[in-house]
Amino acid sequence: MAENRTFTMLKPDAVENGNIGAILDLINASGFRIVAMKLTQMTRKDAEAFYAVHNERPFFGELVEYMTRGPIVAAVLEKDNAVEDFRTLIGATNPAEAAEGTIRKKYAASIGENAVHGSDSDENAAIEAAFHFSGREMF
Ligand code: FUP
Repeated sequence: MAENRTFTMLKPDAVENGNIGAILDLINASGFRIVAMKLTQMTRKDAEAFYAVHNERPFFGELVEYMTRGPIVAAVLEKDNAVEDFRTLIGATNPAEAAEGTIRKKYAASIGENAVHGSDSDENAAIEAAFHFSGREMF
């Protein structure tokens, strides 16, 4: 995948709270182009695999429960410096520490339910995009 792309999920709380449109507006207004997108629901197996890096952490069980409890919006976004700029747009993992104007500051309730995911490296962006989309689904 091109290095100017990142992967995001609008997580189950964002979908439940009716925030898909508002978050996509912020993403568009910040200069990202949507190159793939779908409403989908992760299975337990999907979430355990996606978050395997955290499988020894105390919050892993709750994270899997949360990420599988309802639909998510998965998307691939394109922009110069996409990974870093999207991490800036979403804000800190803990919304209490997120900067004003960031997506997590506006729409996340807690560190455990933080509304949105953003890849943390170009390498992980490619792996995460391929987890959810085939090459034919990315434009
Ligand atoms: P981020 O890269 O900002 O999404 O954060 P991490 O990869 O560190 O964490 C992934 C997810 O694990 C978070 F979105 C929520 C969950 N998590 C917790 O529930 N508690 C923590 O202390 C850290 C992460």
